[in-house]
Amino acid sequence: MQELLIATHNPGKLREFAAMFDGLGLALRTLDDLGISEDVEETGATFEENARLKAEGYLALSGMPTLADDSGLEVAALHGAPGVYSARYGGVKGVAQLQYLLDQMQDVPWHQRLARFVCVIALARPGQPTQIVQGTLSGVIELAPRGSGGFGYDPLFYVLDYDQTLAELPIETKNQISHRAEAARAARAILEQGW
Ligand code: ITT
Repeated sequence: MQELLIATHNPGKLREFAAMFDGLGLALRTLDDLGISEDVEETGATFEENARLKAEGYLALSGMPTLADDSGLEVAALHGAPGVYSARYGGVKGVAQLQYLLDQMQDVPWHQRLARFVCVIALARPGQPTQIVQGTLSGVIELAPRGSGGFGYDPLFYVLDYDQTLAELPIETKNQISHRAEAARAARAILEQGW
């Protein structure tokens, strides 16, 4: 069975990729499975640069075909922030990060709270050019968090078509409509072609 390293430390992402690559006949490996404790630094200025850095960096460390993604939230009223800094926005994590985002948007009215999630996936394997695909999901930043599903900014991300936040939607629904789902479908098509 072909192995694919999913190079993330984020268990939420790993769960989503495992669901989306179900039935492909791939043995998914994690950094923990391979005992890789080194971190590939995300020093790029764009999601694409970071996804490429991670996929190629962990390929070099593992010797195994590697998928890495870089993703994040872009808020129009904040000129695209937190963007590539989404994981460390405000220097805080978890619930405190949601509050930090709300504080930054305190005076922004509902109709100007447009945002999007972006996900760029890089697939790297020995001797081949790295493949890059991406996906996006549009929404609105809520006035207060709602829901307990998903991870990260999901409780603040309101999806108009469903009249719910991403954290209120069943994970199956999130996995159909998310930025990561759109990018993963494109990655899946590459994997199915025998990449
Ligand atoms: P790895 O680098 O180990 O994959 P990470 O969590 O640091 O894990 P990123 O660098 O891609 O991942 O940062 C993405 C951040 O953007 C993530 O920590 C969340 O805060 C946010 N984010 C990305 N996708 C999201 C989603 O589907 N729902 C909610 N927040 C998301």
